[in-house]
Amino acid sequence: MTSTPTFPAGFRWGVSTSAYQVEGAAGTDGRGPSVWDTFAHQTGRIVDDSTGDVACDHYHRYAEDVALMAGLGVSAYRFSVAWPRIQPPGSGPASPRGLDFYDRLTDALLTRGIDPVATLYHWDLPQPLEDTGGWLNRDTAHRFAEYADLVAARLGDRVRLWITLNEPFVHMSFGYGLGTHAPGRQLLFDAVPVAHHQLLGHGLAVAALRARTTSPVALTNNYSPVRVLGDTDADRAAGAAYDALHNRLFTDPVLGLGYPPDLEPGPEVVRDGDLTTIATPIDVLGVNYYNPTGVHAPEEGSPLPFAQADLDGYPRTAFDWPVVPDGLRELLVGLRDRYGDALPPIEITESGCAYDDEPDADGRVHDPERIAYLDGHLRAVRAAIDEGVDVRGYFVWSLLDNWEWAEGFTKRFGLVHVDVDTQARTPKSSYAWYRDLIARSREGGPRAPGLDGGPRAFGFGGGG
Ligand code: IFM
Repeated sequence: MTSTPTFPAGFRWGVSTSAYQVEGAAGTDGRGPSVWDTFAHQTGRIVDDSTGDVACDHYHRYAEDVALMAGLGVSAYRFSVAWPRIQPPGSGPASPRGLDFYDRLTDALLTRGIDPVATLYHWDLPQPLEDTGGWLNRDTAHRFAEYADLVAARLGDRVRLWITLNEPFVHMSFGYGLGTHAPGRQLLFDAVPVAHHQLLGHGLAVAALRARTTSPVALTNNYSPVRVLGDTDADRAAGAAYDALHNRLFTDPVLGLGYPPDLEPGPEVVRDGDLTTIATPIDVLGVNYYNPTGVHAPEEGSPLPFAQADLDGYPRTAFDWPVVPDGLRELLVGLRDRYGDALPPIEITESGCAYDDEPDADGRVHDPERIAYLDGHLRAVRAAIDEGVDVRGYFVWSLLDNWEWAEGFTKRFGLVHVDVDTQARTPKSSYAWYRDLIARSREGGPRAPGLDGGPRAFGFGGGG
C-alpha cells in the first residue's frame, strides 16, 4: 500500500458516534424512553437480544473517550444529542440534567482542541411522541424544532457544526417502511409522510438554530450510488426509482428542487409554504457512504418498483456489504453534477466498516481490513477533490465498537475495540494508522495545486 494522499490545509479529521449506540445510562438523570429502548426490549428484534441500556457507557466514560480522540489528533467529534434526555415527554421545558451531560462533553472536547459537531436526531425519538404517531404526525416536526431551540440555547455558543437529522432515508425505510428498525412499522410506501415530516422538522430546526447560533448548519444523508443490474428498460426504470427514493427524496427538496416525480407525498400531507421551509438554506451537506446498491426490475406483483441484488466481485465486510471505495468518488462527483451551484460544501460525516475484530494473545487488536478500507475511501475522497468537488472533512464511523441497532453488539465498527463485559477500550491498529495519517497531514507535505487554504465559508477551530 502506498501512502495515503495528502489533503487540503484545514481538512477536518473526525470520528462519529450516536447517542443510543454509545451512551448507555438509559435511565440516568431523568432520561425517558425512546423508540429504540422500546424496540430493543421486544423479544426477537435484536439479533443478540442486547439493548443500548449500557452500550459503551460513554455517558460515564466520556472523559476517557475524549482522551482517546485527543490521542488520535482528530479536529472534530460528531456525537448526537439524545432527545429523550432533553425532553423526556417529547415536549415542554428542557431537562437541565440532560443538557448538563452535553455541556460537560462539549467543554471536554474544546479543552482538547476538538470541535464539537452535534447531530440533533439520530433516530431516538422520545416514546411519548411515537405514541401520538411519531413522524407520521406533522406535529412531531414542530416538536423537533422546539427541541432544537432548547439544545441550541445551551450549546449554541460552543458547537461548531450542527446537523439536524441523521439519515432520514434509513429512519423512514427501516423504521416505518420495513420495520427492521424502531419503531418497527411496516408501511412500505405509506411511510412517505415520514419523509415529509422529517424534512419539515429539518427546515424548522434550521431556522431555530439560526436564531441561536452563527455556527454552520447541515443535514446528513446516507447515499448509495445505484448500479443497474440488467439492460432492459424495466431495469433502468427500477434503477431510477431506487435512486429517487434513496438518493434524491431527502436532498432535492432541501436544495430547492421540490420532490422527485412519483414521491410527492400529496396535498393532504404537504401544506402551502412547506417546501420553502424545507429549502431553508444549509451551509454543509453531510454525506454518509457505505456501499453502492445493485438494482434491477422487480418480479411481477412486487409491492416495490425495484428489486435489490448483491454486487458480486468485491471484498465484503462482516455486514456482508461490498467494499467499493470508488463508489464514494462516483457519489461525490455525481452530487456535484446533479446539484451544481445548489450543492453546499460537503463533509463526509460517516465512513467505515464492520469486521470481527478481537484481541490476539497479546491483547492487541489488528484490523488490516479496516486500514485498507479507510485508505481506499480516503483516496476516493481525494480523487473527488481533484475532480473539483468541495469536500471539507472526513469522519470515521466509528470511534468505538458501538451497539449496531438490530445487529446489537455483533458488528464492530470502531477504531477502538470495546469489551462489552468490562468496557475496556483497546485502540486497534487502525487507530494508530489514522493517528499517523492525521499527524502527517498536520505536518504539511505536498499539497495538490489550487487546493491549499482559501477562506472557508464557515469557521472551525483545529483543522489538519
Ligand atoms: O451505525 C450506523 C449509524 O448509526 C448510521 N449510519 C450507518 C452506521 C453503520 O450501520
